[in-house]
Parts: sequence; C-alpha cells; structure tokens
Amino acid sequence: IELENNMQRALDNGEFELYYQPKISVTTGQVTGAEALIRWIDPNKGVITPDRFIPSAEKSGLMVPLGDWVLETAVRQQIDWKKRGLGDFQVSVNLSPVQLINNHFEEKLNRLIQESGITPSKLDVEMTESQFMENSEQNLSLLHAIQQKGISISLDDFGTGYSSLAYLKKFPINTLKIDKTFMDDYDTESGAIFIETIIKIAQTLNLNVVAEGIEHPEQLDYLVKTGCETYQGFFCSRPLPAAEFEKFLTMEK
Ligand code: G
Ligand code: G
Ligand code: MN
Ligand code: NA
Repeated sequence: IELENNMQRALDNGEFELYYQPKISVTTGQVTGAEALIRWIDPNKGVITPDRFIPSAEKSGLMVPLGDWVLETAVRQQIDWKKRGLGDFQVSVNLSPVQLINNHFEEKLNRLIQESGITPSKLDVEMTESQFMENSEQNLSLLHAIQQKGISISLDDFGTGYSSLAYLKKFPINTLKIDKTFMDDYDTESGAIFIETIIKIAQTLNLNVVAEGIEHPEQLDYLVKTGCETYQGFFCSRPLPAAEFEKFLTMEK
C-alpha cells in the first residue's frame, strides 16, 4: 500500500523517466530504433528499476495511467527527435497485459496517433509470449486492430515462454526478439543451433528479428554470419536517459 501511494505521488510529481536503448543494424551499425525502458528516479533512493515497481503497479491499477504516460512520452520523444533532425526511427514501448485488458486501449491509441501526428509505423509495441496467450481470443482481435493502424508488434523475450509455433502463425507479429539467455550461449554447438533456428523461423514467416543482450564483440561477429538484422545490448549501449541518448546519436553521425 505504501509503495502504491508512493508511486501515485511519483507519477504526479514527474519522478518517472524513460531511458532509451538503441536498436542497431548488425550490418551498418546504424541506429534503427530505440526501446523505451521506464525508471523511477526517487529523490531519496535514486534510480529504481521497473522489476521493483511494475508488478505492484499491475496489481494496484496504477499500471494503466503509468502505461499511458509511457506511450505518450515515447511518442512525443520520437516526434521531438525527428523535428530536431536527430533521427526518424521507431520507438518501442513495453506493454503490460493489464493495458490490453483495459477497454479503452484502442481508443487511446487512436487519440494518441491523431493528437501527436506520429507516423504509426514509427511506434512499436513489445509484448511477451505469455501476454499473447493470456486472453488470447480478445487479444487477437485487439492486436490485429493495432497492427492495422500501422503500429508494429514485437514478441519480446522470445523462446523463454510457452509459445507454440501455432501462436506465431496465428498472431499478428512483425518482429521476434531473441532473448538474451539464448544469445549468451552463442558459442556452444547447441546454443548456436537454437539461435539459428529462431532466425530461420523468423525468415520463413517474414518477421524481423532482433538479438537481445549482446555484450561482446564476438557475439556481433557471430550475428553477422547468421543473417540477423538487428541487435540490442550493452556492447553498443546501455539504456540511457534521453539527453545522453541524444549525445550517443550525435556521436554516431
Ligand atoms: O530496463 P530493465 O532491464 O530494468 O527492464 C526490466 C523489465 O521491465 C523488462 O522486462 C522490461 O520489459 C520491463 N519494462 C521496462 N519498461 C517498461 C514499461 O514502460 N512498461 C512495462 N510494462 N514494462 C517495462
Ligand atoms: O524484457 P525486456 O527485453 O524488455 O528487458 C530489457 C532489459 O534488458 C532492460 O532492462 C535492459 O536494461 C536489459 N538489457 C539490455 N541489454 C542488455 C545487455 O546487453 N545485458 C544485460 N545484462 N541486460 C541488458
Ligand atoms: Mn522489451
Ligand atoms: Na526482452
């Protein structure tokens, strides 16, 4: 309860901040996107990471307004970077399942697109496998509607949940994100087989593929050989506050 009260106050006081981690082209090294990752900057405790407050936000009902704030902030940021000539790339936002269950989600997206003027294809939403499977019938039509607006949909942490190949076929998905745990094992025979099989599945289904958690140059060398187009990871950059992310963009150019 105390945490919940504190979170509501933090939202009112503007203590939440979005950090951004670049998505990088494996072949060109260019920034192709940015994943928004929320942080709570508590005046006393400093930076609090989302695994410490998202679960209670989901239980308390605060996740809906907090998720709205994340979407609005990320969309505004995309447009601001575009206007300032820093880049016109896609921003990705992680969605919580409670945001999808909320009846007004589609309406909110429509309003956000209209009021902000963002090109819908510059917005990407990331969801985990378990999120796709919960309430799958309701989600299916909502996700189709989201994709029909031109927004893209990424399947996050792919391979760690219980998704079956049937889900990949049935659900509107643009991108598979290969979970870090797979990328950690790239240098073992069976590890490489898993990664390459996921990439093959993505190619077969015409999906984009992003490798997550790339920390070492050897992993990037490996990715070049596999045909994976995009990666994310500390090797290129940690998630950064917007101002630092902008410095990173300027250095890249
Ligand atoms: O950035 P970090 O590794 O601390 O993120 C931890 C977890 O929190 C990840 O699973 C990430 O997807 C999730 N997360 C980060 N930002 C958001 C957000 O804005 N909304 C939701 N629902 N989850 C987020
Ligand atoms: O669940 P999701 O994929 O949205 O979570 C992304 C989380 O992974 C972020 O919290 C981010 O801080 C973390 N992350 C991103 N790149 C790396 C990396 O190279 N190594 C590690 N250990 N974590 C990473
Ligand atoms: Mn993610
Ligand atoms: Na992930």
